[in-house]
Amino acid sequence: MNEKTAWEGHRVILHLDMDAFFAAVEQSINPDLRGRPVIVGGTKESRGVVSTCSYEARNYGVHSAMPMKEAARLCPDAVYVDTSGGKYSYLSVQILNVLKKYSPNVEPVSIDEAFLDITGVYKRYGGPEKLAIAIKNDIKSEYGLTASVGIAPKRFIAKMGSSSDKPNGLVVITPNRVKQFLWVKPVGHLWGIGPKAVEALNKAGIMTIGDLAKSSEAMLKKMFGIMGPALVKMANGYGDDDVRASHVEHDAKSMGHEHTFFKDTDNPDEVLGLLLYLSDRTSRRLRQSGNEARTVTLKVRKADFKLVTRARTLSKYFESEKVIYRTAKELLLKNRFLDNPIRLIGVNVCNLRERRAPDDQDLFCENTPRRRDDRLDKLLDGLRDRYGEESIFFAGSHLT
Ligand code: TTP
Ligand code: MG
Repeated sequence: MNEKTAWEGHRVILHLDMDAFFAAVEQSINPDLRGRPVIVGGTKESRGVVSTCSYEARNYGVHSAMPMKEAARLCPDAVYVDTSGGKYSYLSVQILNVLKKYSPNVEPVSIDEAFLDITGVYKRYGGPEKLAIAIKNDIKSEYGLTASVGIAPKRFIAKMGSSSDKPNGLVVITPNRVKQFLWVKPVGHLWGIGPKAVEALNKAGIMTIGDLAKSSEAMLKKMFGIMGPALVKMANGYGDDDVRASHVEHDAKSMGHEHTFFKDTDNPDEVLGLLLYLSDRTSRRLRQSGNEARTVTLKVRKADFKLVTRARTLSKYFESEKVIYRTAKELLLKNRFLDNPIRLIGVNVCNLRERRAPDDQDLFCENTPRRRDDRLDKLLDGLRDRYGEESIFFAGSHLT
């Protein structure tokens, strides 16, 4: 079967996962760290665990979630660095922006991974593989980072593909190769099967995903309840192929920013800090576009993926981050969104018009709040134009 017909009647799902993400970011910022074992998570003596480590450190047996003390024993000469959330989240957003250039259907799933539905766009690039190479090259040349990619007709198979040839991998599993790809793998490689399930399956003589595919659904139901038959179906290549894109409006009618939390959270500090950051970015875009807005929309994706939006239209036009933040915060609290963990929040402004001069009476008073805000905004915009978007933040604002 040739490339042209290989995907007919199927969705083409791409999963991208950055390699040794936090450690790779440290290595890209500091050339002295390149080629060396780098362990992220704290000092050698700290009581915490390893967040991640470079592939050089993995050669010594170090891995994520290992106690720092053990890592220090295995690899005493590694470079130890503390985690620094802002940097990683910033790059995470940049990488998502690269992905959005290739497909409008991008679903971030964690700080360093995302799904893309490339069904409608891959032909433009000469095929899914060429599209993936273009993405990988963009990320490498822009940020000095490598990513691993899996492409398959189903989400879970694409994810298995991206992790099956790390680092810097590219694994394309066409629909006619799905069984070949899955069936030779140990049953524990299937999404959702943990060590205890592996033990039970192995006891029943089911060692590979292929064994599971040929097992009776009734028997699996006895072992695992309703999950059992679902596992057999997965082993046969059935699964979800729906990418839940999180859209940000880029047209002139609205603008905004959103971000997915590293871990679902209901921590007010974390959520409000991010909200301030997003308000600030939105305000900056609004000012760059020469517009002012009257409506603020808060978007919240809950842990169960349910998307809720709430909007408020104000009596006066605004462009300052303070108004955006204050309104979004009120919507967040009024609707009790912090009662449950949140997966993603976004801030959007609409009802735009070209920015006008301040009210007449303001012109005569240098120190009205609006004039003061204007001067501060100009100063901040100037700094950002010169030194980049992330050069300055409001205290308390952050990405997680
Ligand atoms: P992962 O994608 O799981 O790991 P990774 O990118 O470091 O390495 P790999 O090449 O195997 O994908 O996680 C992404 C980042 O999330 C990781 O760089 C650090 C952070 N993280 C933690 O802080 N603690 C953890 O236990 C894990 C698994 C990840
Ligand atoms: Mg990763």
